[in-house]
Amino acid sequence: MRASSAAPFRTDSYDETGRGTRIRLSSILSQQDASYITSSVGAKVHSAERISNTTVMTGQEETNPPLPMERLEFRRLAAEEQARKAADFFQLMSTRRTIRSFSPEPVPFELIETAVKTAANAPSGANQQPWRFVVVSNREVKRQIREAAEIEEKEFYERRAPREWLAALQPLGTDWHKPFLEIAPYLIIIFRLDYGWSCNTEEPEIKIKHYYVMESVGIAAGFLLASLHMAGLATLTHTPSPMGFLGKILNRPKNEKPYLLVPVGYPSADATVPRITKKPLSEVLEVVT
Ligand code: IYR
Repeated sequence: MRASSAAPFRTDSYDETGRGTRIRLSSILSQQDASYITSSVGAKVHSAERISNTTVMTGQEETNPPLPMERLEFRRLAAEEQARKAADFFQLMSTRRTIRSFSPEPVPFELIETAVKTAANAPSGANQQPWRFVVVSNREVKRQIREAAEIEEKEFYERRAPREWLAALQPLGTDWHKPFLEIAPYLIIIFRLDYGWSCNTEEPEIKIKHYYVMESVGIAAGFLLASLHMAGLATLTHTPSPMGFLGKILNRPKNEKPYLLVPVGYPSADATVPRITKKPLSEVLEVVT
């Protein structure tokens, strides 16, 4: 089922069988996001909003029953194994580099899917999982994203960016040209959801405010990057500024705001990276005993 007949590409929700799933109301509500209207319903106070002909109740005053508790599955590692695994992970992650020059060589979709699954396992405020990952391989959509990003970036580099910001970027040698947005086989666009909708099938749907969204999505992004690196893929953490065009091109509903754009692929044969160093541990670690 298509999320919008206006979309020139498929925007199905995704399930693990790869089939599209039912469209959530949030997709249909799309660009209209009326502000909360307060109303009283019985003893409980709800907020309600009317969008098209659907009344949406907000659930801020709802009480939620406690979850059933289950035994933690925890395997205690031997001390040597702890140290070895931590060191191995450090070794692996210390070789991750942001690259800006990709090969068009295709990447197995399974690796992308596993990375998103890993990211979606990140902890989040009240387990609200306030994220959406949109994976783009469609050439035309990538072209549109590049075009829109370059318009914003040209403006940024030529007018909007304060002098100090440009000075901070100068050593990296970045500019407004973003060919990687078309060349990388996949673009993963992470959206943050400042609010969502209850999954109840009974109407009306309940608007749910999310907590610690920035922190939660940042952690998920870290999981995603770690998984992709572990899978032998290269990534770029790209934040064209502003990023509003991503929601429009990808036809995302109003509650999804672009957070990070991650091109994924193999580095081009001639890829170079700036020789950077990380701060020594003594500068980033304080120990209070
Ligand atoms: N978004 C611009 C500028 C930029 C900003 C930061 I902070 C970087 O670490 C790198 C680039 C761009 O992508 O070129």
